[in-house]
Amino acid sequence: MRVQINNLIIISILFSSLVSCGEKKVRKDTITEKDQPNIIWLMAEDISTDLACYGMPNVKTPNLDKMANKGVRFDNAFVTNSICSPSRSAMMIGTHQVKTNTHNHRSNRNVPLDKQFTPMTQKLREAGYTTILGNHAVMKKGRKIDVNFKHEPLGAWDGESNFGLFDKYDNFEKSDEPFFAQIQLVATHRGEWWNDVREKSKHPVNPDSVQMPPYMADHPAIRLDWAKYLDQIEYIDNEVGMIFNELEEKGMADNTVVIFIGDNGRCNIRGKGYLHDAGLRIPLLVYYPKQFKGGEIRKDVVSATDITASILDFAHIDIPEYMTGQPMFNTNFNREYAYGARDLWDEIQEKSRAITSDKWKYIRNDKPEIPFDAHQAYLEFYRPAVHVMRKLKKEGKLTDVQKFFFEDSKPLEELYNLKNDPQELVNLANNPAYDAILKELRDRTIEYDEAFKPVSDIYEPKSVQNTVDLVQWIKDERPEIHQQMKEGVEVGFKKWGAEFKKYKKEQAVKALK
Ligand SMILES: [Ca+2]
Repeated sequence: MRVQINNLIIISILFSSLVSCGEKKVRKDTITEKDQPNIIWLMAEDISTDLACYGMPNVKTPNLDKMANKGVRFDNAFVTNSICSPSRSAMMIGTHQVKTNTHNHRSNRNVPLDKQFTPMTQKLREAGYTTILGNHAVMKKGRKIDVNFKHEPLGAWDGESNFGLFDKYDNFEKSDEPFFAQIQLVATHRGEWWNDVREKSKHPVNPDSVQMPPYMADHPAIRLDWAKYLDQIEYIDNEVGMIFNELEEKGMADNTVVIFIGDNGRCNIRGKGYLHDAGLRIPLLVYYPKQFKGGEIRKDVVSATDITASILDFAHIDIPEYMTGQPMFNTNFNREYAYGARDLWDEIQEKSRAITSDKWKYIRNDKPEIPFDAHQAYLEFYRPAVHVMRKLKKEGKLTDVQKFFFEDSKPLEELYNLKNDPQELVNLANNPAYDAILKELRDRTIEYDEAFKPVSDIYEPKSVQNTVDLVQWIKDERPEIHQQMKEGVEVGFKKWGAEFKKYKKEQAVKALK
């Protein structure tokens, strides 16, 4: 583990961006004219298919609905890991994160990517694209990258001494064409802005109106939390509208592919961090009026790595041999399964694998002794439903379906029939009637394990000891705050992180005296 020094990074960003600006000019002159559309990749945080155009009631998503109506809606799109950085690492390379050894969250940040792999943005640059990170109009400027290999936001890339992924920040202009812009829509990620967004909403979602899956307990605190999540979705929908307005104003709307996805499922029970449907299934909308007439709905299985391959395909770039993604608009696109993996997240050393077809879902839990509710320190701040349901479980008020998440261990294997049971409520793995399909999916998963074996075993995880200590400190020293947490109140991760820092400083001063 190494400590990153912010100033050095800033200096190197400035330096590399100068290098890259110089290079770009040369490159553009040598590119032969091709019909290369601009491409905007809107990457929403922590969101399941909870949009009006996917049938979620009581949430207003007019801009995303319009994208679906004018473009293509994918109903069976899956990320390769249900947390940010491994999922994003896979998308950046178009290659499953296990294969590239980028599968452990926030790990290997000082390890160069194995030489055989190239980030998608570098491929695009080599084909004449300007690569842009973020947008001036969205929350926090949408600049998150979060990939598990050595990288810098801006500058040249050679994978050895230059690790820049993008050319510039925040603005796409005519002079950038063709351009690729990756824009992060952060609001749906848990954060201190959730209450603020709700307070400022002209039509905050009514908690009494929300429809939650049956594995969530029906409790006022859980309903309110769900309504707040939908408020954030409405917020990002508005941001999507602003980006479309900018495209219109700049005369680019007809020549730009716009892709909307989630980087992993919703931040709640069975969602982010889990290989269950709510963790892996993402919304995927593709808008490109030159190619799509509108209103098309695709039911075939696609993996998030296929989006990367499709972006290269739109840009007329050959798909590299190493890529595990395939261009999903090619007539020979053929994917039977999406392969998902869950590995390290903070202090929880998990290992689970899953494959999903359009009918079946199989999960293999290699560490069954770790419960789904693993009491991960960071999540103690951001899962009000977990706190409330722990209490309801003690009081004997959870249904069997709700209790599943709170068992002391995980089943070794899970098998679900998604056609009959889309919420994955009935585990068929121990039902002898399904032995044949269980065996088939188990074998196919092992085949994927073999095919996607990590290219190296380097493992340099980031320490989260401070967060673990923070939770322990709240339990020991601030029992009243811990009590609030147990009742489903989001007391503020940042706020209490700062308080803990102050406390440690005071203790250090006392020790000196
Ligand atoms: Ca995320």
